Amino acid sequence: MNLHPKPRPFWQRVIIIPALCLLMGYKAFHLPRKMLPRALRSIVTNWSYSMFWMLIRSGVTRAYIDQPCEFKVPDSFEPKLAVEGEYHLAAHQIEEFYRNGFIGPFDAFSREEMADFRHEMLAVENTKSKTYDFCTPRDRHFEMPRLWNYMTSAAITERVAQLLGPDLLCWRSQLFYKGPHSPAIQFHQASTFMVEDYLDPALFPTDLSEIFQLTVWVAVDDATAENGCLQFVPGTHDSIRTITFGGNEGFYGAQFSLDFDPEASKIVTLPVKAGQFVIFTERCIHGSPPNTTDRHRLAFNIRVIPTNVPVYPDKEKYRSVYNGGKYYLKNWGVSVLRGEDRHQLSRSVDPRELHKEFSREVPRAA
Ligand SMILES: O=C(O)CCC(=O)C(=O)O
Ligand SMILES: [Fe+2]
Repeated sequence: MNLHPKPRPFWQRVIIIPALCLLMGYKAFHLPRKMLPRALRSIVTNWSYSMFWMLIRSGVTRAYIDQPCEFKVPDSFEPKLAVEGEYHLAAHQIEEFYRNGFIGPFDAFSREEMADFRHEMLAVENTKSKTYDFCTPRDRHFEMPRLWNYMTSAAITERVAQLLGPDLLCWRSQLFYKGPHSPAIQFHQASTFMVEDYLDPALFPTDLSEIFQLTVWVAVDDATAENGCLQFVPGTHDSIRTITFGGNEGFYGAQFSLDFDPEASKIVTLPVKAGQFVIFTERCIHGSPPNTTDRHRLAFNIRVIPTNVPVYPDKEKYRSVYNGGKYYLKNWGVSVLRGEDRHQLSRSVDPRELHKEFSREVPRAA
């Protein structure tokens, strides 16, 4: 089912509204879900009443961008793990993270390493992913040993562990190319990543109001205001906003604008040097302005969760309305970045095993 967030013609909206009312009633009366087609079953199960109601009362012009939730400030800003030495985060830094929704930049890699890695990234820019069998910048750590080594470096994992706890999983990574003169990545936010297909969340935390997912964003090139470094709206991880369909901006393939007032908000533009990284919750509104230079702005990110959060349980594939295509999950899994996976709640993959397997593959004749 195509739930692309886009303006719908009047006649479609006239059909969609009563259908939504029916589904909301179906949920309210706990009617049996088994007989529903898969997409409708997902909607009845995963959409909250406020998600239905927002669409209905706006005449299908506005929707929650993800499962709505409020954020609970924790009682203590003590690190979840004692780390001594250069990677230690002081309580005031952790408090700053909880107040703003992001923290950094921190040093991780040398400029020389990143200048060299740049070539490796550019070499795979338009190539097919071995994991998904189509061209996508997602989850290349399954086939790029060097990327996986960077992702598991202590400079990153020891800091994230102080915010999320000792046992950490990566459930996704992404390479960002941001080519010369390419457009902005508009302001967005995500909680359980239901925003991907509006049917099923990717993540199933027990408490939606906790910080259960973090993004680590690593600059491979110097990211500056000119080439489109990250921008954040501090404190906006407090709640999930709505989107209005349409508008001039685009988030990858989808057209919508996030309902917040950029004029009234204090937007922080955060330059990050090559080899440095920023940690943020995807719930904090963020984006990046256009690249106005003649060079790529390269970066990669890591999506991190603690081991008690299930990812894509019982799912064979998902569709991303943003990054296009169907992602079959048979080669995908969560991977241990640090510590141990004692919960074993999701399919899991050791990228080092895949690296061996992929390097053994016999190249097909042209
Ligand atoms: O690289 C960018 O410009 C955007 C990154 C982003 O949105 C993310 O890592 O979640
Ligand atoms: Fe993002």
